[in-house]
Amino acid sequence: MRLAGLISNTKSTLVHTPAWQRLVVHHNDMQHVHMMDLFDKNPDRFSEFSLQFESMLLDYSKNIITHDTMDHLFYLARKQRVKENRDAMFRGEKINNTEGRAVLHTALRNRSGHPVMVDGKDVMPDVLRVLNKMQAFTDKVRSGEWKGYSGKAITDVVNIGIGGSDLGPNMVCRALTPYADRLKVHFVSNVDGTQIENRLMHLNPETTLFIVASKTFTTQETITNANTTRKWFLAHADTTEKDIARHFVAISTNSDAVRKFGIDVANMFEFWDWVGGRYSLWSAIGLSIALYVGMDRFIELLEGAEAMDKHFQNEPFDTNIPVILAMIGIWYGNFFGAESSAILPYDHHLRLLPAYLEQADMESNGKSVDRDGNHTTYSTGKVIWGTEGINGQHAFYQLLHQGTRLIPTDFIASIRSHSCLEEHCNILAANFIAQTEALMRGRNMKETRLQLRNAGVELDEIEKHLPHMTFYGNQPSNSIVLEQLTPRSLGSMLAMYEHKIFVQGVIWNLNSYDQWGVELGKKLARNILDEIEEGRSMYQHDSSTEGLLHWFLEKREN
Ligand code: G6Q
Repeated sequence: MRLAGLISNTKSTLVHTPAWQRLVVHHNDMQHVHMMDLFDKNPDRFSEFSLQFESMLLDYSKNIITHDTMDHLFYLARKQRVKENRDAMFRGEKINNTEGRAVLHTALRNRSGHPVMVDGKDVMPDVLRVLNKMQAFTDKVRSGEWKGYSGKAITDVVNIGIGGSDLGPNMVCRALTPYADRLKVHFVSNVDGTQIENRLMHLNPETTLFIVASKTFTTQETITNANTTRKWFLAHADTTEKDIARHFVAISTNSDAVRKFGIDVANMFEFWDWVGGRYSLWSAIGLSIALYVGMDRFIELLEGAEAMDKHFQNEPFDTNIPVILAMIGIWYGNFFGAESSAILPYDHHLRLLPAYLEQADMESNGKSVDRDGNHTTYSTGKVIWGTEGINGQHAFYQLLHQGTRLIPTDFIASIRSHSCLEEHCNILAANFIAQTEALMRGRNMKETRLQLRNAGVELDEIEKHLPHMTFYGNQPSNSIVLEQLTPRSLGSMLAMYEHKIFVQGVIWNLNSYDQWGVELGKKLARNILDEIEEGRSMYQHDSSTEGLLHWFLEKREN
């Protein structure tokens, strides 16, 4: 069946398809297999289950898989028409069926500029026009040619945005800090006034540029922060309304709202409804990145992503990194019952990657209704979480090593660190590699007993300690190793995750590009805000919500 641009193959009957059932049977054979036995049987396992993409290595050999597993998974991918759906996305078909939109973040990094049509119009001239505008603007600001109201050059940039208009550029800026040369870039997202107050306190209005980043330009948090900032700016004795033009720019799809806010549309960087918020860092939403590291680096980021786009489009499934990662994720989520998956970057510059991927993955595939409006009868998006290594080792890895749940992990590391402290780099690398080994290998009773005996522990003590010091292991991991974290390798890795999420959405027959689930809370918050402002309850609530509201109002009065 063909549905608004995406080829649907299921009506929530996915679990009854022969492809799915093959995996059910195969899982019966695999569920008690220990990875250590797979390695013992096959000395070539690392080379057979690893791939190189440019300078990036993916080692997926530490998974509970065999070649048969992968064949069954690829069969499912073929049956769910991953290829056909992928091509529909790249062609600009309206695969976001609930909003009637194309999904074309890939067009933003289409560096060859080949036409990409939406509603009979090639979108590429607009994409290139905005990139040129970004180039001209960033050059001016970075060179000091763009002056603030008092004639001084800009030293600080503040991106005011939330969700997709914050997480992506913030994460990339942190990741590319070693490439930053001139400007300081800050991010304000939360409506909690503490964040904006603390930020403004340290800024000089004469030398600060504010980017109001909002696709819709109606997001309450962003507009509230932007209004507060505007007031702060105008409260300085020597500023006037006309100075706003030198200190506020907007990134949006909504020029009317930008104009209403008081920002000259000449200072607006445009993007389009076919760019989803969480996929928008490649668009003008990346302006803060371009200001921070320069437009050339921003283009390298796009080029890295484009290289992964081509890999995803052209490689057969068995050498296609996003497809492999997606299908391994399906294997654990749908057949082993894994509830979550951890992202563990062993690179301080990637410390915001887990938060970014939480949104990218969970907002895309956290759905229980499929594209056709049927309730799914299978699990969909996993809980994505994590933190930077090594810190996590001293915090939650205990549960990975000895807890009761299967938690597949992605370890991400870079070989050549941007730090020149060699001793630190070596310790970090050793821990990354050792953790993947320990999670898989575990330690059986025999080894534990021997170790305790060698340490001189008394026999009866040994038996007491044995169960606590034994690890079953068999916790799967992927290792994604970059030669170095560069704009290009980062771009490729992020596009890899985007396509992984896409493939999983296709397998589950989801629309990965809407997010209706976040609407309800926003609507209810508007009602409750009315009540808080009025100081009384005005709408029907349950007793808990009513109780909380009254408690808040009473305590506030006190
Ligand atoms: C992303 C989501 C969401 C969005 C924010 C900000 O895919 O839609 O995170 O990016 O709510 O929206 P605006 O950019 O419209 O302010």
